[in-house]
Amino acid sequence: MFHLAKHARADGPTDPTGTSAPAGDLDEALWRGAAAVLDANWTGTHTVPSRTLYPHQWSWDAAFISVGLAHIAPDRAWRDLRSLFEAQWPDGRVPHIVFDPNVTERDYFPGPTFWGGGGTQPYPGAPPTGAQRGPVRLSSGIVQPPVHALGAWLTWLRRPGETAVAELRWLYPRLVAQQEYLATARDVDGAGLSAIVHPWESGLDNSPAWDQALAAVPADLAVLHRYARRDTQVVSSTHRPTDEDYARYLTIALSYRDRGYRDADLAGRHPFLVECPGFNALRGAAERALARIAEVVGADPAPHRARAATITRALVDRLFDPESGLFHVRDLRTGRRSPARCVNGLLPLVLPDLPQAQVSSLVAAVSSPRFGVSERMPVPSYDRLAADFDPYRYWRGPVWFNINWLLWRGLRTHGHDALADTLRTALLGLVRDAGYHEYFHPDSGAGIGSPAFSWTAALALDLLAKPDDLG
Ligand code: 2M8
Repeated sequence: MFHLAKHARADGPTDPTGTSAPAGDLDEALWRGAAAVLDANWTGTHTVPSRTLYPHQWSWDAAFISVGLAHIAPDRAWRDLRSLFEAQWPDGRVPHIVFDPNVTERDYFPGPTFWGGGGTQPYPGAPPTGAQRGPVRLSSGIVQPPVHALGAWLTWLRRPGETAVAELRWLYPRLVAQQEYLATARDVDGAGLSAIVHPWESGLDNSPAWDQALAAVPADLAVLHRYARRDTQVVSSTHRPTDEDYARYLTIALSYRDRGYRDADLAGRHPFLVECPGFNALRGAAERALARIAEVVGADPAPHRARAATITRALVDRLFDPESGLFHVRDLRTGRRSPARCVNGLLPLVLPDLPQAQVSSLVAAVSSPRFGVSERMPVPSYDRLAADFDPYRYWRGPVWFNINWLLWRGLRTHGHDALADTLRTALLGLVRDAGYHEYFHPDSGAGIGSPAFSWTAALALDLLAKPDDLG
């Protein structure tokens, strides 16, 4: 998880296809500001999440970024997605980071040396470098939530046409392979949900959702002598995971890496195996997007719809807690659901076939004192009433734009338009006052983490455009 890069490249072109705000929109300045962030973070082949903190390409960031680029530079949206999927592994997994060979190892930890175990091949068993076509792009070996089919579908929807169809044709089999990997290798319990093997795979890296499962992983501080943290050199340690948790993160990553990133027999040996409601809800949303994409590229949408329905059922059966009214993560090593009320427990709202009982329950939670939305403030990442709610620490309280954008879509999907509008007002108010930050203080709204953060800018564009067709 970390960062340093100070480098910046000046080769980010501004696409002429449309950096002006939709006609009649009062937020021309906000629109132009968001477009400028995406221009500045464009490297020529992909968009980095942040020039200062995240100098490579991240998986689910690329998907959210495509949603915004679709409005202003669809060619870059397609290029971004291609860049990521060009690094897809033969087993279908899409790595959570694709490393830029022009960025030095010093600029981010854990970088390619850590994930590659010192090797120079993009994945275990890859053919020797010389046999590769094009430059070798090393990657991490874990994944992130599969938001890419949705990103591709929305990009097509905003700018349909021949180019978009050709891009969808290229992407479709790759997106299917990504889903297939998650549905097979990662369905550890055989119950229809994918397990994540590291908290970082959830995208909600330091969420209290993982605390119970992490407590069983030894916090071997010696690992921090072998691998020095960089995050706390550049960001206040009060915003970052504790040393104990960081040691656990590295231990889990090393355990997976040192067994060649194999998924066979995970249950018997891997120290962290959890079903996450956010990750699986997004997998379900991906199947729905794939059904729509299949119709465009001439494939059969039916299997995607069937799989989406299976995922929704499994989510309700396995992860919904009627007492809390939320979805909770399940630790597959113990079979227990975590009691923590975290924002990933609200994300099944994105599923159009979520039963009414769960929809009502989640909508009540979105409006409750625990997560309560107001015109001033979106949903925080964790239960405000929890004793360990922390307004600064990464994913343990602050407001994140991508999660709230998903909730905004979920509320609209289920016809809660007034609440969705309140959430939109709050989100746009945050960036108007604080800029396009990585995350925000859940009381004051102050920007925290990286400024000029790509997914915040990209998703603000989508909120500003407020498309009628959700896709
Ligand atoms: C954060 O995660 C990275 C590790 O992947 C880090 O902390 O260094 C998370 O917020 C994650 O969700 C996000 O994709 C990434 C890049 O924005 O940063």
